[in-house]
Amino acid sequence: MKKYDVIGDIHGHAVELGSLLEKLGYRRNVAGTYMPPEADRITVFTGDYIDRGGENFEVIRTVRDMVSAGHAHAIMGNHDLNAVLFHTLHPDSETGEMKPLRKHDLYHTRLHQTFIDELERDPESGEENLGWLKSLPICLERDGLRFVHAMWDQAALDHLRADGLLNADGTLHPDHWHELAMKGTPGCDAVDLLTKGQKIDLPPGVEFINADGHTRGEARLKWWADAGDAGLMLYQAVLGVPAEAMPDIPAPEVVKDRMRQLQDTRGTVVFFGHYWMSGEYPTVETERAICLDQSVAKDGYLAAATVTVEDGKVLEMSFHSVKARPAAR
Ligand SMILES: [Mn+2]
Repeated sequence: MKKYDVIGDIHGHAVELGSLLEKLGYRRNVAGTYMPPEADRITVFTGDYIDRGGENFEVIRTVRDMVSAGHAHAIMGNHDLNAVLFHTLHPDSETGEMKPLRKHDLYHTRLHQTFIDELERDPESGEENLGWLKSLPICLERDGLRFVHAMWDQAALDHLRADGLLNADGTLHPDHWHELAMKGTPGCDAVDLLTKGQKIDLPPGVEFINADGHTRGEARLKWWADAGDAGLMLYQAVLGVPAEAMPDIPAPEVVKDRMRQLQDTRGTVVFFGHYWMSGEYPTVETERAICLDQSVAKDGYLAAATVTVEDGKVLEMSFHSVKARPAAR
């Protein structure tokens, strides 16, 4: 029997992370590392350690110390990958000039500003932290459980492995950051699916306004949705769109095929984050998919699932969370 404490998106909220670990029964040792309350217990972090909140380095130190001590696994989120690309230089194909793999445009700079601020104050720790982010695996399988930041897509993982972009331990091969930064390359597309999920175009004329106030003609695929009878599958059952914005029409064949393909790969329970869920506790999306992102960076909660497993079977699961501090926004 083994217990996993799975923790979702933290986004620079170190105080909430400490409170949640305490709530789960973890205590700091003399070196300041959080130790589990029982020997057979381990934490898995599903990624997005940084951005939005102001305590990026402190979060990384907490998580990193636990990983080094053998009390946690940490996987890579899209913000963590973005940071790696933002701060990695590569020669421009035409001019040879060294340029960042992620453009320092207004959008990416704003999204990453709190990390940039900490990096300017403490460049040495910043470089160390970026090195650690680079070393994170993109997925993890343990005791019949699967962990990924956004979407478990076996085809995407197989593709990355076959192309030599993914090492056996799930880490990304350091020679390929350039390809992973280039939209439209198979490697970049595969990593995007795993860390950001999939978006689907809405039918012509259908739009909705998302939580950030932007009008969107595409929506996130709820890859975990129980599609039921695929013949009856409706657009609104499989897309993250407000019901009133979405006509009650069947999804096109291409979406149904994709759902069937993703369902085929869901033999085990998948834990993930990324989707800005609301509410104090995670909800079980389906019996095989549990999202742990309760939006701590949008005045929500930092959440965890404590899972007891034996022989690949989940025996017990409980949810825990702490409220975001108003001041941290
Ligand atoms: Mn994310």
